Amino acid sequence: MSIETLIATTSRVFAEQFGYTAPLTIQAPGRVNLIGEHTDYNDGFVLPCAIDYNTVISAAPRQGSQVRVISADYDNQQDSFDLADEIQPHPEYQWANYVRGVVKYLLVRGFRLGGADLVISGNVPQGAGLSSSASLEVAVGQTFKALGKLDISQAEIALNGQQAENQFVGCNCGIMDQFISALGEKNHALLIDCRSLQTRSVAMPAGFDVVIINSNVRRGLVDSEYNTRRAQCEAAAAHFGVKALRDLDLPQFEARAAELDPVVAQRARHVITENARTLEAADVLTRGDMVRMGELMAASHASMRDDFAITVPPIDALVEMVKAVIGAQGGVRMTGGGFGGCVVALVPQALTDKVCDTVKAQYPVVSGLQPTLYICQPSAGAGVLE
Ligand code: GAF
Repeated sequence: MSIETLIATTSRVFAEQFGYTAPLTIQAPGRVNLIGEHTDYNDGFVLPCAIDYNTVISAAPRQGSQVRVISADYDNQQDSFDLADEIQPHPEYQWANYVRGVVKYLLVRGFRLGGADLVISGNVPQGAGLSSSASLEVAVGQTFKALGKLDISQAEIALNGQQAENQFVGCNCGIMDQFISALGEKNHALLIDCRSLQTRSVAMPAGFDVVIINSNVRRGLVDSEYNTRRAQCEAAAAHFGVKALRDLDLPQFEARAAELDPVVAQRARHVITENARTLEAADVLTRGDMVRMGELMAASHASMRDDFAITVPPIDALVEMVKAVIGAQGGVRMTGGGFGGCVVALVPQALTDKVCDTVKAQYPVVSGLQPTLYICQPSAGAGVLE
């Protein structure tokens, strides 16, 4: 489904359900992370790009303080709440909590909001580790910015979305997903320093496709495993007396790693080595050295598998399958939070068809599952559509 189809859907449903035409359409993209996994909440570095899969909102201001929201993707379920009331979680619709949470924290931050009518639809695959929730949070923030002409930066829209996810929805995620959805750049990845929130644009190399393969493994226990990893990283940082694992390099860590619980030490080693790989990857990608980029992606995957223990056998198998086709010319690794989800590959365009055919033929045999393949364009971040 293209963004044009999403726009057509949200405008049509808006007209049908609310009885008038929406004056505004807003989009926010999902993302794929090229390297830098589980580093964001350790104040570290990430290198994601926004992708051409989006959440789209048709929107209009309305008199008073009522917000009415329809999800076109959930049979036009409708939520409504009042800005003057204490905003509480919706008793039934999880999708509505991303809207309510974002609105609540915009109000907490002191922004003056007016009533609104919204219709939402998206094509970011859900539960695949491509940040469908972050794109919804950022799309809602962007919508209220546009409706109320709010003086809010893209970075603050991202931080507000993260706050909604942490405190309203209840997932203790870092800042990467919301940040890249708000600030992505066409044909570029973004090196994000998750402590200072400074960014550096990194041009994507010509002649390569960004291929995402969804393993379609059902992701169980993701939130609890995520929060466990986070706690282990924080325990390691506390043991070393540093604010975050970002503050340690490998020699400093190795000198005292034996003092840690062995599992905690493995988790910390992943983060410390991943930060170094991510910084190098930004330089390597800038130079167009795709052989080294492939090595870094392979090392990242091995570290997620062996030290951070967040991959699963079908994902490891996908990585090996792709590697067997592309060899040293490009890279492949699991992307996102883990325990299923997707693999990302940077594939020379001449080999893209072969990668897709190989995965379609071999993956069902080893996993009993069907893969879904997406060939993505690194895309711009959230904004109002003309
Ligand atoms: C999820 C989280 F939301 C991100 O903040 C990040 O930690 C990622 O997992 C792992 O790199 O997408």
